[in-house]
Parts: sequence; structure tokens; C-alpha cells
Amino acid sequence: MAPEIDLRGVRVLPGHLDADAQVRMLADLRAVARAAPFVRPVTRRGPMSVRTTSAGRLGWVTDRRGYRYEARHPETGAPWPPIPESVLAVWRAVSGVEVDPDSCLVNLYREGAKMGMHQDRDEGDFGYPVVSISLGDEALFRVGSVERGGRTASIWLRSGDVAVMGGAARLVHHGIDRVREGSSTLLEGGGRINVTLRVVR
Ligand code: MD6
Ligand code: FE
Repeated sequence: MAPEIDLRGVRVLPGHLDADAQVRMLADLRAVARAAPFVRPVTRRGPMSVRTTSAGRLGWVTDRRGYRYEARHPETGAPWPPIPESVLAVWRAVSGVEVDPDSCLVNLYREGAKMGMHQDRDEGDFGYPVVSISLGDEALFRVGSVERGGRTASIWLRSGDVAVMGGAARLVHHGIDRVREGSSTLLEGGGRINVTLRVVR
């Protein structure tokens, strides 16, 4: 594992997952997506370019009413499948907290998908970190400040990298500027998956 990187307070752990662990986690996430199909979320600002699904007690959903956590899939009405053990193991290794996450958001980036600068602030207690796992194609991850605007710093997140957004960095603005298509062969059909784990309560 390469040394840890501090990106404006966000801890990046390059190569936290080796190639075998990435393949196993991807298989677990495919099973999640069979139980809870990916949807194309729509926000007040229009459709997002990523597709999303969730695992755990609560899933993150958005529609014209806004963002929130829900116990059921927005289209099937079924409860979300459990968070895979392979994913929980990463949280337990890096989060630094004793509580397990109750939400696992899975974002799928296909051609041209990206994510605008945002804060993760729909949770009830910002004392808990957000842990993020990258699989597949490399993505340019930009981190700014708690306030809007100002300086930013960027890093290419690669398959198997983990990022921890906690402490003073828990509410920093961040986003994905672009994904480098074809930079990984992990996902059939190409693209990138990002998994974020949260304690929502
Ligand atoms: C992504 N990540 O990597 C988007 N949020 O595709 C996030 O929005 C994110 O990486 C909170 C904490 C870490 C993250
Ligand atoms: Fe985020």
C-alpha cells in the first residue's frame, strides 16, 4: 500500500484494496444492484449523470422534492439489501469509529458522467466520517473548503483507493471533474463505481 495522502484534510489511502479484493467487492456490488437496480436520479437541477443505488438500512435518494434518506428503493419499493461484508471491512479498517455505517451509496459512472462540487450534509451527525471506495476507471477528485469557492486541490483516484472525509474536512466541498475512460478493465463495459459509507441515524 502506498503512503497516505492528505488532500486538504481528506485522507486518501492509495491502493487500499488489492486487485483480488477489488474483484470480490465488485461481485458483491453486482449482487446489490440485482436486488436494488441502479436508477438515474433527478434533482431539482435536473437529471444527474451518475446512476445510483444503495445498500444498508437507509439509501440516499433524490427527486424533485430534494435529497433525503429512505428505507426503500424508489422504484421497486423493496428494502435495500444489506451492506456487503467486503465493504463493511473497509469502513471498520479506516473509519476510526466503533459504529457501523447504516448507508452505503453506490454511484455508477459510465461515459461522460461526473459529479459537481457538493457537500455531504444530509446526515444527522457530522462527527462520523464519510468513507469512499473507488473501483474501475480513474477519476479526478477535487476538494475545496467548507465555504463555497476558494482554493481547491485535485487528485486522480484509482481503482482500490479509499478516501476518508472526517474531522475538520467532514463538510468540505468536493466533486468529480471527469473520469478517464478505459483506464481500468475492472468493470465490464468500462466506467467507474464509487461507494460511500455513512452513519446517517
Ligand atoms: C466520487 N465522491 O468519488 C464522489 N463524498 O465519485 C463523493 O462524493 C464523496 O469521495 C464524501 C466523501 C468522499 C467522497
Ligand atoms: Fe460526496
